Amino acid sequence: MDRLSQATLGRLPAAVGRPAYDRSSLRTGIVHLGIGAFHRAHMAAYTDAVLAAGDARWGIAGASLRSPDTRDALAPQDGLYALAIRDAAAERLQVIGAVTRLLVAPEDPDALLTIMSAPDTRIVSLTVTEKGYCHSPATGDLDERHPDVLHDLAHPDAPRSAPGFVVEALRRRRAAGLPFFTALCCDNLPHNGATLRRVLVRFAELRDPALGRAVAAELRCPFTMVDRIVPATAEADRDGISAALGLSDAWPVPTEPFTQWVIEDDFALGRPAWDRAGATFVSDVAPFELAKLRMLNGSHSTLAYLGYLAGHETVADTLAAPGFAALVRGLMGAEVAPTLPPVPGLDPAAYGEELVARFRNPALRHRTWQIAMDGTQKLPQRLLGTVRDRLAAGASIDRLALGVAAWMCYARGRDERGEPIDLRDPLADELRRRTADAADAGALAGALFGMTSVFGSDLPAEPRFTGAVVAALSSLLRDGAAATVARFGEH
Ligand code: CS2
Repeated sequence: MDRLSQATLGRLPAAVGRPAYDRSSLRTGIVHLGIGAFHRAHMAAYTDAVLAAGDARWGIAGASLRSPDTRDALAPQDGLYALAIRDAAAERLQVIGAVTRLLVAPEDPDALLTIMSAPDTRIVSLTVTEKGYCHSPATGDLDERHPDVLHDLAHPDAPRSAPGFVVEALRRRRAAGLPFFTALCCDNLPHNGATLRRVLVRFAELRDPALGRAVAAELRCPFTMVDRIVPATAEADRDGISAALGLSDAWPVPTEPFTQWVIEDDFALGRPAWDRAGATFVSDVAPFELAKLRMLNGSHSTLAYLGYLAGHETVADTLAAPGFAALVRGLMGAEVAPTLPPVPGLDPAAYGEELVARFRNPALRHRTWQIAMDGTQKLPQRLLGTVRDRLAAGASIDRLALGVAAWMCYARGRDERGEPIDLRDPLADELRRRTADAADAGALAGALFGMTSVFGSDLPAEPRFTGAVVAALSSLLRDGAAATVARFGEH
């Protein structure tokens, strides 16, 4: 089978969407750090629609900060790849043309810095996952002892971390008399624009106080709320989608029909009219972001840990098992929704039902293991902020505590049958160390509450929280996840 590429584009079946614009005339207005599946199904798809509407300023140079695999798959395809937009009823294929250059940062850090410092580059966007910001999730501060931060301060011309690249590019622009680009965070961090900004300002200060002052004064980091469920591509997806295209695509991206992007309209050097493709520009993203992180991602993580422990491979499988849908409805309706400020146009009950329907999408096969990754970086904004608000209101936290307890069980690195779990977390070594000798629920919880970068120092000192977590954990250790959830479902 021939490869998908610019030359073969015309051979796609008529039903497959494709870039209806001259890709050779695109300029590179956006440099994206972290060109993984999420970016390709989300921001790149919105940008593709802007390019199709005739604004050629916003081609995307996509960089991987670690592995060459995306470049290796997409460069022979001229950056083209297919989105497979699926649900139970149908699959729609669309080839995206917005990515025009692919870079692998570790191979040539200077090439990436050069393009980030080019006059045409107006936006540097990021999807580097929570851990990519080298910060403490509990406080949002740059982790100044992070190995990549130490490396990048010592070798500023050859950085490894996202903050290291962005700050060096800003320094070069300033030295060349060019204005700063806008730094656009598209990760699920709390107050994501402010968090990015805080990390960058501190990193810049550590490099040079004057640069720190300039970044603090001039850099724009709009807040965004990003939403689209994008499971990792499986081998079967590659084969099935290539067959449907009639051309081989080495890295297509399966996703759901739903997509949402709410963006603070605060760009230094202009921005694409992403609203033409359905994005919403607002002056205050915070309430949207809070609702999404707590409702969607909080439920996702809870389902992922409990579902994995109960032996379910995907989120849809998990929701089909007894008690899980009731648990997640109760979590959102009774414990999360009351903590949310009003969001224009959003009814929490309807939003919760819509999320349950999205989680049930049988065509996605979103693995619980995938969502379970990096729990230490996700728990604070997904569950623990909600816990704090509930405790302040004197309200119950039983389901939230069950989610935290499930993470603790998972973090031991053994499933309920004693089989090892492939635990992926930047703090995996610490998790193993802390959980190794914990003989019972109290000891296990106590060992993990000691992680202040996750729990802060307030929650471990709050008996209503620790008591609820230990109670849930005892049930999980004694009866297992399936029985514990079935019992919760009866409430
Ligand atoms: C998921 C998210 O992997 C995870 O942690 O919760 O990637 C989730 O699918 C997206 O945030 C949905 O917008």
